[in-house]
Amino acid sequence: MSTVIRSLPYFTKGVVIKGFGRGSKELGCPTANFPEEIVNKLPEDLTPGVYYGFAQIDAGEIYKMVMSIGWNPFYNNTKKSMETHLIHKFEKDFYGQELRVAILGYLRPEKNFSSLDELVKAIDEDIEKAKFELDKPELQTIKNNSFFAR
Ligand code: ADP
Ligand code: RBF
Ligand code: MG
Repeated sequence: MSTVIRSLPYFTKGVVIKGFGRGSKELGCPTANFPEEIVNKLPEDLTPGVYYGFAQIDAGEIYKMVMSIGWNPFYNNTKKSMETHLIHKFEKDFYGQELRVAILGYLRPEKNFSSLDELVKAIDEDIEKAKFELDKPELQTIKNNSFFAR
């Protein structure tokens, strides 16, 4: 069974803000956080969970990404967040820069885990699945969409 989300593909952009400062980076998985206004305008049916798609910083290259939407049950957040991990090794941080994302598919619901290790393992699996999905020929034309900056 796969979940059908009518609002996909969903395109949005915003400035990268400081997140919870929990050191996602130290876990090998930095996540660029969107401001509240962007999170608040998400369509209802983009339920909390893990998504994949393409992302771009300013007018840079378009990379594969995974995104976590929700309250991070593992951390018991009280504020809903939208965190994007771009599947690329960057030399520098890009706080304050514009992040464009095309959210294309849904991977799984948000989960709680009994250890940080399990969370990290789940994220690694998400990244592998996302890479596989995002190589599919039918998704490549999205990168030419006028939504992305040139
Ligand atoms: P924060 O709690 O402030 O979000 P993180 O540890 O999640 O801190 O790090 C996120 C920051 O790391 C991003 O805002 C961005 O500037 C930088 N960064 C570097 N590489 C990446 C990447 N591959 N994906 C997402 N963010 C990255
Ligand atoms: N947090 C959760 O509490 N449960 C999850 O299932 C979960 N899945 C995630 C999947 C991906 C691909 C990413 C990038 C993050 C996920 N997170 C999840 C959010 C995670 O808790 C957050 O990025 C932390 O700040 C990591 O330290
Ligand atoms: Mg973050």
